[in-house]
Amino acid sequence: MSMRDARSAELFERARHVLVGGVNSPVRAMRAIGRDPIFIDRAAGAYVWDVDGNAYVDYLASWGPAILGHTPPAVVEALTAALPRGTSYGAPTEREVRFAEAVRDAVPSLERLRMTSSGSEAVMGALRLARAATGREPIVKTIGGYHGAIDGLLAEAGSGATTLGVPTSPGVPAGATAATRLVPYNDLAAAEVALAGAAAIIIEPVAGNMGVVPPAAGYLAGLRAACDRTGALLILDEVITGFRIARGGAQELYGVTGDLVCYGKIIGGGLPVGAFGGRAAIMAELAPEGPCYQAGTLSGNPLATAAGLAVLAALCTPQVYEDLESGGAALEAAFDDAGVSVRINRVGSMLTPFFAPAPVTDYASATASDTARYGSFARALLAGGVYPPPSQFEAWFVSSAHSDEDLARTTAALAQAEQTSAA
Ligand code: HOZ
Repeated sequence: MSMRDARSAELFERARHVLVGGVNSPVRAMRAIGRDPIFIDRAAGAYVWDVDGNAYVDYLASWGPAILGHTPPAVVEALTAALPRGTSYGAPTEREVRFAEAVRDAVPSLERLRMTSSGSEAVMGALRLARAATGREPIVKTIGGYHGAIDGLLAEAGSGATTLGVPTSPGVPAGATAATRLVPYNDLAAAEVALAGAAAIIIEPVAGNMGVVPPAAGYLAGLRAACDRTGALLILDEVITGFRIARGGAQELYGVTGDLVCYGKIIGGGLPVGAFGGRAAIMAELAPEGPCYQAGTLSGNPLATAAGLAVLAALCTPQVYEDLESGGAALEAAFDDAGVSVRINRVGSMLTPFFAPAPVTDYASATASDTARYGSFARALLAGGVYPPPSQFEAWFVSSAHSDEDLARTTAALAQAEQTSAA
């Protein structure tokens, strides 16, 4: 740590005595890029500021939620109005009904919804429901797919698990993954075989947790057809892609319909939220309509629904998605303009630069990337005032708050990082 990080270093020292590894989520420790964590003080628009007063153009975006940038005025106003009326009731509210209507209006396949407090919880609920609705146990997941820190799906999982080199975590009972079938991402033939007798396949329609990996042409449609043939459900994990790559998420962008779809991140406007939903007939298996139990004290929380509604309202105009697409394209172009030699996978405003020897289409090709090179590049970027995800296997996010000036600043930092970090 340098003088530039003196206060962060002090806080990290304190944190290590009271928080495991000094953090509350492993990748934040920044070990994967060979440095200690940066403690954040505040955020606004496209920027975060650390406790030492350094400003960064932010491409972490809180791992996805900050689609309008940080602290957008509409969210601040909504929270300020909601706060004095109570932070949690544990009882139904009008606002959660309006929230569910707003989500359903954007995503017609969601005939019924259940809210949760995180994307992980949404996935847990969707898996249980899929098993209850089909009477089958096996779940197919992709190698490198990440769906939260859930026992049954922490098998060959991407994101923090891959970043830390433990894609199948100790502590997960063998029984928890006994009914989990693994297939390579973008391998339709393997999925077709694995789906026989399965309750469901759960998939990130654009993989975002082995770095960004788009679906091959026909892959999602092929999965849909295979599910229809086998009676398995198609569970789309749109925790990252929902409301990001289109208002209707991957379902809208790729014209595929999931039986169940999971959300988190963006729909909570930066507060802890998740939701899953789908066809009314399937959702009717869930308690209290049906026997499949799922619950949560903070589900439908009044602050989270206030923030979420404000964000969903701002995402109603096609212009936002045009801006997000052009922002993503501009960030991609910035790498080229800066002369950084990387392979970029991009879908709209989410992208990953891979230091990989060949095109990245699945977990094997993603993990062939030179992570040490990513680490030195990311460290140099941070020193230059740009905040990338501190792992090769996460997505960079552009928000609607990133201006041309922010992108020009990013190009300069990328060029500088390329010079100082290249071997
Ligand atoms: N690894 C998770 C994102 N894909 C979240 C990490 C965090 O919030 O630290």
